[in-house]
Amino acid sequence: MLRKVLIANRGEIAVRIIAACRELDIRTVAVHSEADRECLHVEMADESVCIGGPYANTSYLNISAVIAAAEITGADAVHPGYGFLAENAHFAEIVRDCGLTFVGPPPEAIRLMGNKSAARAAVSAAGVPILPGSKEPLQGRSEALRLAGEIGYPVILKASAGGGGRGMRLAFDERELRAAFDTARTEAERAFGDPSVYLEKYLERPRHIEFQILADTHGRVVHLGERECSIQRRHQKLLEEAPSVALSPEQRAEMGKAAVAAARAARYVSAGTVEFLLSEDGSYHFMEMNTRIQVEHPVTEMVTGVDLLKEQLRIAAGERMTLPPRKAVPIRGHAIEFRINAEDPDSFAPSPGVVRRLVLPGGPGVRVDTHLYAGYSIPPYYDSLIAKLIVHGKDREEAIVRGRRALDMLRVEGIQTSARLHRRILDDLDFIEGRLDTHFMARYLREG
Ligand code: MV4
Repeated sequence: MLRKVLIANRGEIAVRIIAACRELDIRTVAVHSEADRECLHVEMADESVCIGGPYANTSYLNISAVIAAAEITGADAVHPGYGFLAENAHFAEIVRDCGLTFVGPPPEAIRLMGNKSAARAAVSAAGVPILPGSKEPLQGRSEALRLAGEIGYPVILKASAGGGGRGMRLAFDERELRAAFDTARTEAERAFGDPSVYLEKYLERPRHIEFQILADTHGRVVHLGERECSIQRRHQKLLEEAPSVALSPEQRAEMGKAAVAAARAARYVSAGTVEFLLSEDGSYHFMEMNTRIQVEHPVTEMVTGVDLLKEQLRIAAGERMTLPPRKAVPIRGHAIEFRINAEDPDSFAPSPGVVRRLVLPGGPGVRVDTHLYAGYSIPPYYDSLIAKLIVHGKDREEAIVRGRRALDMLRVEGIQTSARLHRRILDDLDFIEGRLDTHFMARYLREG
């Protein structure tokens, strides 16, 4: 097993990784910026190292500083969490070349899935359905126009090096596509240093459904069901649930098989997520694969009883995953995660500051993943996620009722949070009826 893991991250996910390491008797090293001396992950880890200044590019994104901290403390592995260096193939390669274990997929899998156009081609070759569109990055505008003419409008241009909603351009007709093509390439070059774009048929109101997978070094790949992530605002997820009300057991099995095939196509190892767009007619298409542990992993843990972080650590150590062999992972009940952000509920602007008072809900079916404590000063330099409130019930109705009472019991004073917005969503008729798609929040905020 691993002896000592350095956590190249901060906040709630660093605390979550420390919890998993503790249960596996693995020592932990926290790294932190000058702004994070008082952050809970520093206190909870066995050791800590300050690796740079408040801005992430001088600390959490500084590869040399992270590697130096691992060498100084004698760590034998590095867990990147999510964000920061988690999907940086170059970093994973350096970790490996320094003789350390990267708690995540091989750099080759990160690189393949990081190129969204190459990922599309690779999973398609493995028989996974993809949307009609380009099989390679577009050579020029005339190719884009010809392809769009064949598959029909609307179409969407996406940056090959993009992902997660960054670098996308929509076109509803030929004139729009002419304009969008040049803009998309310029933006892609500026944002990612790579102007390549590819084209897909655009779906107007799909659901965002993603499958959790686990793959070990012994060749076993399994899926752990899906998460419904359609409730987002500007490509930031607000609330996620498992399972999705839109899937029958048969469709879950079929899409799960496709997710496993996608992972196998990338020779994937570790925990990962395969994203699909699900249309109203029940058809599904691969969108992208995330090669990290995700923010919303707890909903899958709640409905499967599997500790994904512990499995990820075991897999990184070369052990077999502990799930019973040759059996689909059963899904029990329903779970919903509310992302609690330190932000203004009207403008969504970050709301950093001191947490004057904190009361966390508990009781049956309630879990809180957080690094908050009363008196903590939330620094302005990082993501505004401060807590994840996760509820579990025997069915969706019970999970919703539990979500309402847990949100009502939550007290975070001194700063503004997104808790109220969640409480309102739980009273929304479309939400209660499970009528969800990727435009739910836009509609909800417009209609009040
Ligand atoms: C799409 C799409 C519809 N059709 N692609 C957004 C995040 C990134 N992973 C890709 N995304 C989408 N790609 C096709 N061909 C819809 C989304 C999408 C979305 C779009 C607009 C507003 C919110 C959205 C939320 C999830 C996905």
